Amino acid sequence: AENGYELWLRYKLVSKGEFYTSYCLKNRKVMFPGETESLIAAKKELQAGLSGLLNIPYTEEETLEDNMLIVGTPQSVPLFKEQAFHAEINGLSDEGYLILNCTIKGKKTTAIVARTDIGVLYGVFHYLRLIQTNQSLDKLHIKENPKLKYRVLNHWDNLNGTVERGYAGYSIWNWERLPSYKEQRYTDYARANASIGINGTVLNNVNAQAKSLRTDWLVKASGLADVFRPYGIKVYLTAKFSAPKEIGGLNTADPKDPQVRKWWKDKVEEIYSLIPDFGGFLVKANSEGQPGPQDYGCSHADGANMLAEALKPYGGIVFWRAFVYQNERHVDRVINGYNEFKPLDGEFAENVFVQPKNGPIDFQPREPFHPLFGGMPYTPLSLEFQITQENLGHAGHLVYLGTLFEEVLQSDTYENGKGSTVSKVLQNYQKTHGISAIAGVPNIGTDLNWTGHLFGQANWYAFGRLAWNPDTSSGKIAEDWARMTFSNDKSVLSLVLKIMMMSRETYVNYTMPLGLNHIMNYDTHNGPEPWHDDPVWTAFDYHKITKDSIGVNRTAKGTGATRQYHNPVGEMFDDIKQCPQEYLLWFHRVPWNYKMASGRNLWDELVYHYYKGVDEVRQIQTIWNELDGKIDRERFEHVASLLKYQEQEAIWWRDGCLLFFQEYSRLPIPANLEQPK
Ligand code: GCW
Repeated sequence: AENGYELWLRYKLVSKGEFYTSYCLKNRKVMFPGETESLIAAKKELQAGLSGLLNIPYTEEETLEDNMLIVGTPQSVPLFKEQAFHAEINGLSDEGYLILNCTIKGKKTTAIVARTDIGVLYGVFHYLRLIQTNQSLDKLHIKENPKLKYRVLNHWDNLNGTVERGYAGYSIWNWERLPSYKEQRYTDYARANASIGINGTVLNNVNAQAKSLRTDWLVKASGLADVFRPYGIKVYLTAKFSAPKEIGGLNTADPKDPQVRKWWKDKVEEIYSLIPDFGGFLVKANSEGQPGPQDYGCSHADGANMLAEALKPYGGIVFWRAFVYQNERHVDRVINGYNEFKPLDGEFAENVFVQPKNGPIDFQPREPFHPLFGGMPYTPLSLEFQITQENLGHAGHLVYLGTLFEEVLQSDTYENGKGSTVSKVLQNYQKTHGISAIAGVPNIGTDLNWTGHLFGQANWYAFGRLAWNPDTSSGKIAEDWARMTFSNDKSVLSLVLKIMMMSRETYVNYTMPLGLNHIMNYDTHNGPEPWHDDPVWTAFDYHKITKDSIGVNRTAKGTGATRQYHNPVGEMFDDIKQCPQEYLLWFHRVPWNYKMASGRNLWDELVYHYYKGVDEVRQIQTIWNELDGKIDRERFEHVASLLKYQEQEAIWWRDGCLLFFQEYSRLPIPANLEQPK
């Protein structure tokens, strides 16, 4: 059944199957020696992939012959050592690979080569992707190294099986039956992640429970680590700062206390005895009620460095989140993270990442990039994206996030002059430290299709591809995903891609246009609630509406958020004339009658965007309906019915917001929303 369980690894006969079978893959034999766990995993994948995609039997042969596919490392295939490309192999990183058409001992072959077994697995996935996406297999000379070292999912899975901000069912970790019972789903999860290069997973929620570090739970986690290991995926856990008190029998968690430091060292030693390749800890401290070093008069760096010291002998890493804000009336949430962390630049141990979210508030449909990217040149920074659509319609709305991710990654911080993009900062472009990372909060759950909405799969996929290479274009990623998920048929592709590429702007239009933000429902975070008046929630009002104006003054004369950016970015945001329209109400407080670039006044412009958003959802429905009969019924109906739901929700957002705003603006909905002449 076409229920989406296979994700992008469907391995259905490619539409141009004949093309491949006739020109180079017919009778192709495979040489693939080696018995390690990872090589066996790679071989299984190649076998499933080739036989499914091409509908030909998979045959292995030990002796070299013409037209062969040869797969391995110089250890598993000693033949590779004598080849001209051997030097190139040595130039690969631990996870890199080559895919080449080459002549070996007079035989024409294709080689998938890496220095490590994991590199081979990644190479196999790439080779299969070439076939899945109908690329030419002629003149192959592909060399790939990941641009970021740690590419990690951050599950917000609770130990009771629920998922915080998860909209696709329950946690896929069946803790009760672990470690003995290993569901097939764990292997499929590992395959999917390996296929896009994800090499780490934090199993549990940052709103942590100390008991995840208790021996019984560690044993369970080791069961998952065993499944993931062949796929190059390391297991990480969140560490609750108060664990020494909660589960360690100490009366403090003070990082200055030698007993506390010893407790963490012993705990880490125990973890590595159970999970020898354990990745490390992710920590949310002194944020939204979580305990942390500030409880003891210590800094974030003091806390992170204590854990880093314990992990260091084993090569473990600390991800220390920078998502912190004070629930106080006088502090603008937007400036808080920068203010707390910027002064600590250079104080963190070398195996610590500081991990801000992509923007300075909280995973809104659009935010300017977080000013800490560009603000901590001496600290390894990991960026946290949210793949689960907490503020983007949950699993009910079709929103391709590749474009959001790309917009953030390609934002220029001007930290070190033009071209200092967030992507370059993540890649350690100034070489001020030795590591690089990116994190994504996944949208994965027990739903049959993993992500609830079929198109949610594209967001998981896009995160992985961008983690491997943050400079990949979101359009290219969408195309690969659509080809693998639906078809290589141009008429299908162009429709699917059109929808994907417009979907995020559509969502922004019907929910939070012109830089508005954080006006969603207080409890669910779905649907409009700009009228919410909880004093903490609106501490630094997210829209500050009055009968005269709307928006928050975050300029140098306001809360000063614009001053956290390097010039010319800071100046641009600060000047209402230069500030990009999509961030207008984020940085500025603007009168209703303010003249916009379009010639409309602010009120009419706002109305225009809300109406446009609803119209665009209807356009998406029309485009989707053109796919009727071109793709399978099940997936067609699934998306079609969700689009109907999305249309209703878009209307709810539009009317809810505009009716509320109108009580203040007292202005009419203009009869003609078109561009004024
Ligand atoms: O926005 C908030 C979410 C919380 C989340 C928090 C965080 C894990 O609503 O559910 O908690 O962000 O990122 O820590």
